[in-house]
Amino acid sequence: MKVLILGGDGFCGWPTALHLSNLDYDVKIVDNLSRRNIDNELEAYSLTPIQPMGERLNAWQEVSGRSIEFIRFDVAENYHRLLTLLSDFKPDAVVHFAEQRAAPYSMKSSWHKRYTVSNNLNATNNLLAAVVESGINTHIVHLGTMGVYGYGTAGMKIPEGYLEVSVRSPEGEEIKQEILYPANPGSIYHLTKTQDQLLFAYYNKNDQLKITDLHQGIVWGTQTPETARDERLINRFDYDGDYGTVLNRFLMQAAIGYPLTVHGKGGQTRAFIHIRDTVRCIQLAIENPPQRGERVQVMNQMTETHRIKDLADMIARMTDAKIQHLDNPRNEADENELHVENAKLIGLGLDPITLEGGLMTEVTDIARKYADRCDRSKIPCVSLWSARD
Ligand code: NAD
Ligand code: USQ
Repeated sequence: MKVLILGGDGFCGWPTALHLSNLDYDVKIVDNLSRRNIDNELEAYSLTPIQPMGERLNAWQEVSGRSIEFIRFDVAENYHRLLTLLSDFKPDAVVHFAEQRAAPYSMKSSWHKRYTVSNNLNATNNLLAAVVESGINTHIVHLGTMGVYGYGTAGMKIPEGYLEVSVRSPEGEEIKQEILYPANPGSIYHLTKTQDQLLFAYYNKNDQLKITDLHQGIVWGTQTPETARDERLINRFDYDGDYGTVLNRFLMQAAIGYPLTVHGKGGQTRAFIHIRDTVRCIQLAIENPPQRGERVQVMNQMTETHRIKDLADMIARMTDAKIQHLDNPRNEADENELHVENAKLIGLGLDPITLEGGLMTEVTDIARKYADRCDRSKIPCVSLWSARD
C-alpha cells in the first residue's frame, strides 16, 4: 500500500509516517518545513529536541531497516510538483496534514489571518484539483477538527459530520434530509477547516473523489512506540502560547513549577485524543475507504471530553501544581457542555488510551526530562481575538 503524507514533518504527520512505515506501507513525505520556520518567527521551539528531516530519516532507516522518501515543497504554491508526484507515485491514499493549525497564530494579525486562509485553502484545493487532473484513484484522508461544529450541542451528541433535518413543504409534507452539521468556527484557523468541508463536498459530488474527513479533537501526548525507538526520532512538543495545546501545556507547566494557565473560569469543555490513538485512527481510516461515488465520510476522531478546569484540578492533584485564572485572550463561551458521537472509529477497532492511564508517563518521561529547554517567557498566550483597550 502506497501512502503520501502531506505535512509529514509535523506533530501528527511524523509519528503517522513512522507508524505506517512500520506496518510496511510504502511512505513518502511532503513538507515545506513552514512549521519549523514559524518556530524561528516566534522564537519558540519544541520542548523536545527534534532533529532535521535528513537525520530523522537516517535514524529510521537505521533502527527499522525501512526507508521513507522526503520531498520538500509547498502544497499550497507548487501545484505542478504535487501533480507530477501524484501521477508518478500513484498513492493508494494521501493523508493531508499540511495546514497552519494553531488558532492563536491565525489570530495574531491581519497577515496571519491571510496567511492561514491562503495556505490552508490553497493546499486543500490544490490537492483536490491535482487528484482530479492526475486521474489516479486515491483515497484522501484529511485532518479536520472538532472545532468545525463549535462546541455547543443543543443538548444532543454532535453527530459524525451530518445532521438529519426535516422541513415541511408548502403542502404540509414532512421532508427529511441530511445536511453538513452547521459550521460554527471560533477562529480564522477553524474557519479554514469549515471551508475545507465545502471543497470536499464539491469535489466529491463533481468528480466522485473518495474522501474521509477526520474531525479531530485536541491531541495530547508526544511519543508513539515508533518515535520512542531512538531519541533522534522524537516527536515535537509545543508548549508556547500560540502552538502549545492546553493539556500538553498544563503537563509541561506542572513539570517546571509554573502555575497552570486556565483561561477565565475554565468552564470550556473540549474533546481530546492521545497521539498514539491519532496514528491508529489514521491507519483505520486508510484501511476503510469510502466507495467511489459515496459521499464524504466524516468521522469524529476523539476519545474523551473534559472541562479545562477539571483538567487543571486533576494535574494539580497529581503534581502539587498551582492554578492561575487568566483573562481569556479568546472570544469564546466561558462555559459549554460537549457530547460527541465517536462510534465509527470505535466500531473500526479503536481502543482508546485514557487520560488517567497515560498522564503520568508523559509528565515524567518528556516534560521533566526536557524541562531545561523551556523558555518561560514563551508560555503566556499573547495573541488576542479582538483589540482591547
Ligand atoms: P503541525 O503544524 O505540527 O504540522 C503540520 C505540518 O504541515 C508542518 O510540518 C508544516 O511544515 C506542514 N505544512 C503546512 N503548510 C504546508 C504547505 N502549504 N505545504 C507543505 N507543508 C505544509 O500540525 P499538527 O499538530 O501535526 O496538525 C496536523 C493537522 O491535524 C492539521 O491540519 C491540524 O489542523 C489537524 N489537527 C491537529 C490537532 C492538534 O491538536 N495538533 C487537533 C486536531 C486537528
Ligand atoms: N486554554 C486554556 N489555557 C491555555 C491554553 C488554552 O485555558 O493555556 C483553553 C482555550 O481558551 C480553549 C481550550 O483551552 O478554550 C483549547 O485550546 P487549545 O489551544 O488547546 O486548542 P485549540 O485552539 O482549539 O486548537 C487545537 C489545535 C487545533 C485543533 C483543535 C481541535 O491546535 O489544530 O483543530 O485543537 S478542537 O479544539 O477540538 O477544535
